[in-house]
Amino acid sequence: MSTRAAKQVGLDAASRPNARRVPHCSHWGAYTLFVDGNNIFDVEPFAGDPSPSPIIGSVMKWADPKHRVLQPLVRKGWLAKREKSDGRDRGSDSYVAVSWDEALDLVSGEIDRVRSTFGNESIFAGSYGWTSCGRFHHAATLLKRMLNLAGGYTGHVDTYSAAAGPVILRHTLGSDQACNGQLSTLHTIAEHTETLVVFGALSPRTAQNEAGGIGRHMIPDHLRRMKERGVRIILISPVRDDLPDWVDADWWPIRPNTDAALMLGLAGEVVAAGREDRDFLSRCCSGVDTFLSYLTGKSDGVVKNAKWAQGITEIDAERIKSLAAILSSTRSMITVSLSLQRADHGEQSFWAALGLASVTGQIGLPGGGVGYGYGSLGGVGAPYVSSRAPAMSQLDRPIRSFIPVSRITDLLLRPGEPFEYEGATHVYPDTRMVFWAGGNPFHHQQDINRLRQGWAKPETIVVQDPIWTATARRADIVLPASTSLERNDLAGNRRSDHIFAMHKAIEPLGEARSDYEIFRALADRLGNESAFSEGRDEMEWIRHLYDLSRADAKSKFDYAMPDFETFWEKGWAEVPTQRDYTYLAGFRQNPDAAPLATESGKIVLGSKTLATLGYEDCLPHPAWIPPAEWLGSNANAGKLQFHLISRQPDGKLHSQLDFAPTSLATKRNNREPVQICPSDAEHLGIYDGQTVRISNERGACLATALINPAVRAGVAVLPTGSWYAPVDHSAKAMDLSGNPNVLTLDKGSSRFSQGCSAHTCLITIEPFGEPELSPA
Ligand SMILES: Nc1nc2c(c(=O)[nH]1)N[C@H]1C(S)=C(S)[C@@H](COP(=O)(O)OP(=O)(O)OC[C@H]3O[C@@H](n4cnc5c(=O)[nH]c(N)nc54)[C@H](O)[C@@H]3O)O[C@H]1N2
Ligand SMILES: Nc1nc2c(c(=O)[nH]1)N[C@H]1C(S)=C(S)[C@@H](COP(=O)(O)OP(=O)(O)OC[C@H]3O[C@@H](n4cnc5c(=O)[nH]c(N)nc54)[C@H](O)[C@@H]3O)O[C@H]1N2
Ligand SMILES: [Mo]
Repeated sequence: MSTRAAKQVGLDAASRPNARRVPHCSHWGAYTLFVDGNNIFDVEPFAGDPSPSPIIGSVMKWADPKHRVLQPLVRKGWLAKREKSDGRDRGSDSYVAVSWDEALDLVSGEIDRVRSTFGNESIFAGSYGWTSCGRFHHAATLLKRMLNLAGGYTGHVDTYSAAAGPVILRHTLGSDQACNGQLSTLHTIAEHTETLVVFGALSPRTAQNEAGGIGRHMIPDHLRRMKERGVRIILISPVRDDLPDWVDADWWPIRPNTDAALMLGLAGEVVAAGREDRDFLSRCCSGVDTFLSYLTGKSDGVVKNAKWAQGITEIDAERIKSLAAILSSTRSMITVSLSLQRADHGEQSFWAALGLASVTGQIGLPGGGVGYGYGSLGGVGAPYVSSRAPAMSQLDRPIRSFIPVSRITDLLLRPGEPFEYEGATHVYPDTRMVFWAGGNPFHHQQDINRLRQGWAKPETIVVQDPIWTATARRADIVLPASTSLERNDLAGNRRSDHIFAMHKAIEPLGEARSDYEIFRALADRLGNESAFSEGRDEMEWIRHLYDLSRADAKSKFDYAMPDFETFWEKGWAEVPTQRDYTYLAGFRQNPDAAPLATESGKIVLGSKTLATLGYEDCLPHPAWIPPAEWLGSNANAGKLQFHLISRQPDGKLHSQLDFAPTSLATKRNNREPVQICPSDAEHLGIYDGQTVRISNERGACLATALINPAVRAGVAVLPTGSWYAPVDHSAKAMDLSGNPNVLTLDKGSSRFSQGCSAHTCLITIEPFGEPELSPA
């Protein structure tokens, strides 16, 4: 439903005298639900939101029992043989309904058995996932709180969103705040920037969402202001729709995964023309000689100039040269989407952008420099929020065992083997139990067929989710959580200028229980109830978390937030923000007085740490290192391969509500569309709307062809999020829904950061001639 339609129907609420208005929030924005009895019949966007997300029109489908887990379930084979059951049956076995008491006894019994037999590190509870935006019933946090009181678990570091990026920025900028949203505000960019170079996207599509909710969707307003000011905007992306077309950006259709080469070619041209800002480089950067020697070719014999970059990126050398001239002569800002670092050697685009912005000397000037993740999430570049956001505590971790988040399959397949992370060597523990709450690894993990091999290994897998997801269907014990609609909560985030009340709208479906109730009951069985709950029930906790944020705003900023009753009644409260913030302005003015937390106190362009480590896949300076799969590789010669961009879906968040109207509206023939350009389609003999088979050595899926001139030749765009639906139980069974993760590469971005490499993937496409197969 469009938000306009929602508004109109919302007015109809007057004709339903018993209707209640219920304030609520999701990652894609805040809204009011219209509820009659136990039935949600409409939704209206938060009045303060200038560009609400249409996805709010899908939330009432959470109450559709067809997709819900309605009672605790145990896999038949596991119930019979417990830890000795055959894990390969996960996904094909049937389920037996049990009572809550039985299910909770089984789960707490397993936690106890595994910790006492193998040690707590044999319980994997990294449990990555976006769950609900409610910060109290936050499933993964409550799971970790419960397990920390029970001796601990193996967790994860970094996120799927960002790993290679923050790891390299921690070493080169001294903090990952520049890709966590605490960077120059979009307001300052809209007011001061003259040349904006967008690597990746600056798109209302991804900016719909923010972890923990968002009050105001501001990207369209900022883009309008830039257009009004006549900012020159260059979009560097394989897909033209990564900026709205009314922005009139100059589109440079780059070969995927080659951005670092373009950035280095630009920097090389600035240096060759003698236009580098020597004052900024000497005052604010370290390792400059190392970086410049690489650019000039002194260190490796290859000059990094426009011509060199053209050979890799297929962007015209003259265009590169002219942009290099403008970057240093106008106020220029380089933005880099998170997508660029979800790739093999993903550190390099982030670090090379920092190198380029340093060479042009723009860092720390209003509207100048470099920023990461603008538009990737709705709150990045929003007025900088500095007070405490509401959040539950995981409590202290008794054991430190961890994996880099996307190494989950390696963890399961390679117990006892070493892995590297940020320069140190660690060992994968021997996982006997997996507990996942609020995430969907059969959505998010690359190379699902490889994950299936790993998933067969543990003795026991518990999944806690409201929805009968691909992951729940592969668990031994399934605990039905309620959705946020069925309980009270509050939303908020460091990047959001509001805290929202999330009132309960309807009664829980079936036997579903809230995440807090479930974990409190498990903590009770493990003897830790009072430490887990601190004696508070749901509403007492929500009030407590709100009061902590309110007290923080008062003591740090003398900012008066309303008392809890007023907030809860009204549905929202604003928090203190700073609209005009330029990242590193103080550092630029006086680098010695405000040193960065790096090896030199300055921006690192040549790293001693990385020189000592001597990694071939993460050199001591920003570099072009060809990714494992890309269109320019020799291995690709002679084959018609496509680079797969598995980007975020427009009509939903990840796999959530895949069955609801805004998601279904993006599908064709009941499956995900794959976008290719007209010349590629013609070459392959594929027509618009045709069913195609996409494959590589890792797997295959069906999708519906969507022919679109906004896509670069040689590139295929297949969004994530459709529910994995293998045609049978065989090892590399074809997926019928159009899920890109049966194709993607499961490789750490480098030995240094071990991030996810989802955007590094080659595939082939062919018309699918067999009779229609349906994913449903
Ligand atoms: N190929 C490819 N893969 C990718 C990416 C990519 O770009 N390309 N992007 C990656 C990125 S950036 C991310 S962040 C991940 C996202 O991966 P996930 O965060 O795992 O994806 P979601 O679908 O949001 O999963 C959230 C789960 O929580 C459940 N849930 C919702 N509310 C509740 C609740 O109240 N309680 C409980 N217990 N559960 C709840 C939902 O039903 C859903 O199953 O995907 C990654 N995967
Ligand atoms: N609607 C919606 N919004 C979301 C999400 C969602 O699931 N749905 N997920 C949220 C989450 S968890 C995250 S982390 C963010 C992710 O935010 P992003 O990482 O920014 O999102 P993506 O859609 O993966 O990629 C953005 C664009 O980058 C371009 N791109 C991909 N590879 C390359 C490359 O090698 N070079 C260049 N120049 N461009 C490239 C693609 O054309 C793509 O459209 O999105 C968030 N927003
Ligand atoms: Mo993400």
